[in-house]
Amino acid sequence: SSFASQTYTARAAGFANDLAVQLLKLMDRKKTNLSIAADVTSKAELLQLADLLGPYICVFKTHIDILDDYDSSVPEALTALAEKHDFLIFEDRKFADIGSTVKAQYQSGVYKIASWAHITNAHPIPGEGIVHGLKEVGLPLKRGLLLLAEMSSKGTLAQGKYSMDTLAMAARNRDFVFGFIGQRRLPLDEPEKEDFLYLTPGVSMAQSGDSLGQQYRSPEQVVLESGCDVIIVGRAIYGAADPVAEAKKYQEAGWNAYLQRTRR
Ligand code: 5BU
Repeated sequence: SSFASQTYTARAAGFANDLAVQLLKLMDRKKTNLSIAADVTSKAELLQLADLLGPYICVFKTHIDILDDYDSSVPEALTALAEKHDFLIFEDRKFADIGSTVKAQYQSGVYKIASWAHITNAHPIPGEGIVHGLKEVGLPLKRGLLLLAEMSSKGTLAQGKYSMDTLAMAARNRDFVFGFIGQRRLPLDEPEKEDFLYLTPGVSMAQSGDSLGQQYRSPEQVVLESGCDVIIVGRAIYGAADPVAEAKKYQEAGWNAYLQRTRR
């Protein structure tokens, strides 16, 4: 695709959402398209990962509701580390309710996600009201939203027409929606009309899957063959004996695939 062959920085001008522009530029500046999925259950481990891996990532992805010992010092500390290491925070919340409800879930409750997460995501299943509801909270705070166009897991129902309708929903909301969680750039068979960012989970260089339906592909398959922009890596990094060494490996693999993709 023509967008995928351009550098991240060159693509920044084509985005309406400020956060997307920030992310694209930071990836080239730091030479990384790696995001860590920090799925640990204690705040000490979470913050340690953010500080240790911060230099090698563009996005720190959280599931804040799996922390056993969450308190409001966590987002504060994460925000400080995001500034220290120049990365964005992505709460992988996967909102999936009507607009009015997700608005409250995004803004309020224990986690107050909108107040600290630069990026969050939503399933398009309820219809476009989910985007409008989240947008009312997120846009004034200069946040960005990703829609789940596809999933990495075996048997996912998010495919085909569902994914293409997700693309259309995003295209109608480009001020807030700047991309997707997906496995490949869409559409597959025609030129893209507008540019979006694709962040892709289900990445490992060592495993092909887990016992619960996860399916893995390599950084090359994701970035080079499928035209995605950010590789999201969890257990393959934080589960390794030396997470920093492993993060460097994935940073390098993802970056080399990007360089190959954009080489003229
Ligand atoms: P892993 O340890 O690399 O398998 O972790 C993958 C992470 O990405 C985990 O936080 C999931 O919740 C997340 N994920 C995913 O694996 N597949 C998807 O399609 C989506 C999110 Br959406």
